[in-house]
Amino acid sequence: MNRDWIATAATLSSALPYLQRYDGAVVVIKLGGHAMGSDEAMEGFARDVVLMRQVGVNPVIVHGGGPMINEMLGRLGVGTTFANGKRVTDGTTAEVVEMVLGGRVNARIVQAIQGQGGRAVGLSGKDAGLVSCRPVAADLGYVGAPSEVDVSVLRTLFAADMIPVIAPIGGGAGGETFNVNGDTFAGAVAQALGADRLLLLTDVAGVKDRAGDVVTELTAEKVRAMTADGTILGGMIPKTETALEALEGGVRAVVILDGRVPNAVLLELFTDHGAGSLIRG
Ligand code: X2W
Repeated sequence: MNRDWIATAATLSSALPYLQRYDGAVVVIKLGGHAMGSDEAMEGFARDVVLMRQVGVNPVIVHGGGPMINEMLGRLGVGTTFANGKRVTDGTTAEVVEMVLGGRVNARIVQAIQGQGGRAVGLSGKDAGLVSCRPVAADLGYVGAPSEVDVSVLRTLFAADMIPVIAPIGGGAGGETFNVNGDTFAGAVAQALGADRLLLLTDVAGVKDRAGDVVTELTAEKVRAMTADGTILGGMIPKTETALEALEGGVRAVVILDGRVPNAVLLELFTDHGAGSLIRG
């Protein structure tokens, strides 16, 4: 018999305990703009998500798209600046953010999932009152912090066997549009769902120690210590902060992993190997 077939059957068999563990689980996946690669990579990601749904997991995709927003602002000749990792968002910028995230980026992911035989529904935090926001700080303009999350629309989609794909945009009390950091948004949705896992897909392998090696398992306490002594720094800080908040808010575990690795999500959920850095409370 062909060796590949034997290996495939063995792989499927070894996945059984994981398939049983995650049956009915809610897994929120943040797909960052930097983790969105070629059409081929997007196809692979979509295939993994559809497989998850097929085996009884309820996946929720929250996407970013920072690089795509930069590109469109550049084309339109609109300058942009960041303060503490958040894009300073005036009225024009908010319009462009909504156009890019709620439009092209969201549609590309929905289309990729449909292409693999899944049923995806694209929405933003403004749909069905999913994520309401208040301004983060006056000098950041329309940058929002989630203040209220109503996940009833997501439960409706789960029950209908559909996969929600959400752009990180929220509505304000006065009908404004708020630009929300994708990690923050995914953390808020995961908390409101009481998710089993929050996967933050990015373009680094995970949380690294002083020697530059990825730490595969961490506690919240260890993350705090590594932040205090400067081991965790730069762009990793907003991710670990999101992780700590999500754990405090009832999410069972958060994983920071490299979304560019083929089958990253399946590796994490359905194998002994795991992927990236798993953080527990
Ligand atoms: C982000 C939203 C997109 C995002 C922005 O405007 O770039 C804020 O900074 P990535 O690809 O995950 O970085 N919002 C407030 O988070 O995209």
